[in-house]
Amino acid sequence: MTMRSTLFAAAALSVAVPALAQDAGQINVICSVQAEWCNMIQTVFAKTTGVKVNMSLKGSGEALAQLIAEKANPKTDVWFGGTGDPHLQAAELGLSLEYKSASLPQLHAWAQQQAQQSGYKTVGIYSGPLGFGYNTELIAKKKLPIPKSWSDLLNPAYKGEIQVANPASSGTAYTMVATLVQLMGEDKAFDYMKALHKNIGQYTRSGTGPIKAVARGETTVSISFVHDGPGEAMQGFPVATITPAEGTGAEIGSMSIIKGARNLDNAKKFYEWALTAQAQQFGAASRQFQLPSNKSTPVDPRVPDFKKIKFINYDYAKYGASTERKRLISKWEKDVNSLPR
Ligand code: S7P
Repeated sequence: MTMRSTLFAAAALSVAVPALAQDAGQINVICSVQAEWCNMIQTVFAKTTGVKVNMSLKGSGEALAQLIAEKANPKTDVWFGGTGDPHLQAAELGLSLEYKSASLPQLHAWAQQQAQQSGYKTVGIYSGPLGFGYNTELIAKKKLPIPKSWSDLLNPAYKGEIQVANPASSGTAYTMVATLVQLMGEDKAFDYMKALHKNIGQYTRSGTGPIKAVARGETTVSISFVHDGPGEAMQGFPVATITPAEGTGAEIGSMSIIKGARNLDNAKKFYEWALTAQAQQFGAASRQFQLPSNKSTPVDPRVPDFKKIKFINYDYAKYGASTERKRLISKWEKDVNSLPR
């Protein structure tokens, strides 16, 4: 799909807001999904409401760092997307504003639970499972097995072949750390990550970097959200995804209004719009295949089938808590990332 046809499709979907209002002010949004989705909502929301959207693209970990840095003088109105744990941390740190949308009952239980757990300072807008991506051509050429489980990733044959992001900068990678701790227990999970470290070719800054590297043949395997695989395959790259046999975690991609937002009325307008089934179709329209939180949003067939995946019972409250998140990340830096490879 070209950018022009994508925007045409997007405009056709935008029925939930009044048409072409003029000069209705502006809004500053940090957007933590991939660029095409951010661009689409920026264009459609501005066209249909007249509100200018100043959009800045940042991964979840970086977005949280920016919000902490600007706490005394917030420049952001809404944080759209990104893994849920740092949104919960932002809520706990008093960076986001309590806001209870009347649309909450239209959302899946997991999205409503995210709102309740944060004291209504954030809300779930999508969900997606953590798993592995692999380059189908490279894996065959190098005669490597397809990894089917967390334990498979420790096979010495994968030395230097795996990429994952650094949990200090990436919400995706933190989801991996928290998932492994819940799946194996903390001591075993850290032993596992120390062993995995030997097979890691590179820790990237952003969580989507590894699947893009897989797609482009720069690495063979990635630890990634599996909903980011089909978009790469649709661009013609030889990418497939799989979820680990032992079980895995899922993110609750979230959205928060920032405390002290300078454009609060527009922030609420954007927030309400982003929870509608119409606006949530822009994810799949921009080749991003998370499960949307509004129960009425049509689900694209490329969205991972949650019923076929073995999930752990991820404790979002515990692993989104500031002290736990900081503790696990610094333990990973000290015990894992400092080791030679
Ligand atoms: O498809 C985009 C996605 O995978 O990226 C988001 C997030 O920004 C990843 O951030 P990190 O760089 O901090 O890992 C996910 O929420 C989303 O599903």
